Amino acid sequence: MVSKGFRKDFLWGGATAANQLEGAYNEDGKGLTIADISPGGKLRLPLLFSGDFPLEIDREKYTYPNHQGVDYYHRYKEDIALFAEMGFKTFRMSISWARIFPNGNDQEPNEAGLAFYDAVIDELLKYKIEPTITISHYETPLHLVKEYGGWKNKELIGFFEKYARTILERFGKKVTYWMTFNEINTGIMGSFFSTAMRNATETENYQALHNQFVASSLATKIAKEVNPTIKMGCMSIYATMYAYDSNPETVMAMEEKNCMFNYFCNDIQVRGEYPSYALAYFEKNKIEIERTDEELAIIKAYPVDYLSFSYYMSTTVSIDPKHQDDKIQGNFFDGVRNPFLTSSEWGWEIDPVGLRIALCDLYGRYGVPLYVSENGLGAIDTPDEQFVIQDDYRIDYLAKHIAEMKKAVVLDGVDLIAYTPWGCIDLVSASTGEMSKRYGFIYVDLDDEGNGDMSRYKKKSFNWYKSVIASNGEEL
Ligand code: BGP
Repeated sequence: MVSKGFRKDFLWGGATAANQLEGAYNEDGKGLTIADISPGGKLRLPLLFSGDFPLEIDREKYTYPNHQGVDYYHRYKEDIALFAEMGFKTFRMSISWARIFPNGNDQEPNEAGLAFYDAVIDELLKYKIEPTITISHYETPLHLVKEYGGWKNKELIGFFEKYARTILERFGKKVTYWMTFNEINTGIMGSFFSTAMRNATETENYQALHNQFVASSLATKIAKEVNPTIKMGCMSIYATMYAYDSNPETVMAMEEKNCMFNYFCNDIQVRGEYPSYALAYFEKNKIEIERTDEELAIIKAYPVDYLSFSYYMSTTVSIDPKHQDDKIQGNFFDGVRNPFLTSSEWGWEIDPVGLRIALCDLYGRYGVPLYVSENGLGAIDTPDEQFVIQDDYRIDYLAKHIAEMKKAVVLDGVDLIAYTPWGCIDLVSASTGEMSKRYGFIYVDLDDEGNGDMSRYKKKSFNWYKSVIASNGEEL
């Protein structure tokens, strides 16, 4: 039956990641992660993709904004009280693997790290905010890169399994919603954040992803043993894809990209099997990865319960050479300019209808509950002397996306369970390490140079989102 609006138990909230939020990068026994050696600034992503950066902290050359994040580690009580004031039903957070196992593969977990997340989770539950936990959000322990070469090494499966078991056993009785790897499909392009490898070959990228699929299914297996009511989800970027024109060759080129980028990881994690187009792609491109029968059986036996995805923008594919000079940069991918869309200050094309298309497409393909785990506008906010921030542009972006989500639910019958806009409190940008690329309802007084006392201020969007939640998405 098609519903009249969002479900009564719809999980409104916000999303974050430990490495972009917490700071305290070397406190209470935490080890270094890949985020801790990722330089700040607009060159971050090109640098990380070039592989030309040290696996050490080099303060002479670079800045490291993730080291202090926005100091959530010490201010989480104040921040959670603000989330509660907005009426959050859920809060998507990640656990930093290196707070629990500083090297990623230590014999014993670090009790101080576990105690921190116990306190955070209890604080959320105090306000009846259901945590959603990402087990790995761009924060593989650095030791596993230096000693094991990152995710192409199958030993990481066992290390991850132990880490997942530790946190699921500790928190699995009080936390229902979990996700395994953040934006797992960025591994296809060899994102350092995702697979923790430098200068990897395409074969290594797919090997690393395979190892993560196995690790993800093992985490699902453990979750079910710990508490059968746990809901385990996968998480990938979804970029609605358009063919620039109706030339069948353009549509075919778009479809090929669509399969490998938007479907490949979801097909495996939701359906439990490698899709035939991927096997054909491997064969055509001489990609040979090591996949044992036992691993394939684990993937088959433990698919996820729901599918979550980040949605910031769509992308457009053209095979016409004259369009190739007019490229749009996006969230880990590029495309040609879509003449029907405008862009954010960081060049990401804004496309609310694309979100409805995404929801219909994914629900039609998989038929499992969907969770929009990231969405939002990275923008420059300019506070006045009283720190009043009139962020109508953000309200406009979010309202239009929520309106399209609602159409997907009401008009198209999609089973949507949650919406957690990205960076509900300002935090360090993943792609640039900037503070100036802000997404939050809550402003944090900190700039790109590290100036500011990190006080928190409610933006105009704070009260707007509060009334969206109170009206269950009716008042936009
Ligand atoms: C996603 C990541 C997040 C986040 C977000 C916004 O790709 O999962 O970690 O940061 O994008 O991107 P950015 O911070 O680069 O603007």
